[in-house]
Amino acid sequence: MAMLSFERKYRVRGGTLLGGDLFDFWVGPFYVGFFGITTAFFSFLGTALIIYGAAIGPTWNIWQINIAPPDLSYGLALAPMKEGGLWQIITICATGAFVSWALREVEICRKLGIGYHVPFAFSFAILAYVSLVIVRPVLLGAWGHGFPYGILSHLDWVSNVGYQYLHFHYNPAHMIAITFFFTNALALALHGGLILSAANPGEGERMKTPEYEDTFFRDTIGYSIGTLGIHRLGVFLALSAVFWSAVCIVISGPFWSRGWPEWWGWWLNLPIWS
Ligand code: UQ2
Repeated sequence: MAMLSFERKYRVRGGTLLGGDLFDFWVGPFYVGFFGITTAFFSFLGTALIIYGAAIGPTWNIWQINIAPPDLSYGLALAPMKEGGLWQIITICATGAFVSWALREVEICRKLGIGYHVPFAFSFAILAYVSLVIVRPVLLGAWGHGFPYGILSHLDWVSNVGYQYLHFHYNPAHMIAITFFFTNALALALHGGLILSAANPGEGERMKTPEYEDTFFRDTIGYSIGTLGIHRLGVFLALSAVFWSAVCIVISGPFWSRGWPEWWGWWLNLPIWS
């Protein structure tokens, strides 16, 4: 399908942040823009470097391919290509591609005259990645603290870093993040279930209105958050989960270097117990 009937109306010129009219065009259904070009550039270069890294590595086993950051001894310096330099350039490409994608979303929002909620939310995902491979390594003084690019190797990294703090689940920010993830799943299950229940009233019945949805929750728990409210809550819960995830790893090392169970000493040491 070349163009949906309504797309002619919404595919307007302008709203670009950079490049003016130069890249202001579509390829098939995709908007290009200056940041579409940079997204493609960083994505292809980064992917090519990952494939090159795999090629000079010991295995093509998809699970075992690993592109590791430099040794800690390199600190925050540039490392030789085969000693982690590849990881450093891939990290630049990934960050460049993610930020380009977010800015392309911004340009599309501007064209459509809608809010920036989607790129704003996506920026939290970028923040989480940047926290792991840039912010925390810089605070700790070595790129070697970044996580390795590989399916099993990044799992090993998470496990090892977790055990470094004895029991990561005692990290209070980690607790908050998990609570938001679970609450997010609860909210989406309630919302998805409620919408489908109203949209599928049964053979020959009319689809039900939001008043039915409100009434279901008024009847069951005495409160309905409303049709706009549930989406505000959803974005809040999802972004909070990502935000506290970033906090929990950034504070591990830079601001707390002992075991996380020990952090709770402040509670045991409260004067009211003595
Ligand atoms: C709601 C509502 C929706 C919904 C949902 C609710 C009509 C279609 C799911 C119910 C949600 C509530 C009461 C909030 C629950 C709180 C947490 C923290 C999970 O009222 O309005 O719109 O989809």
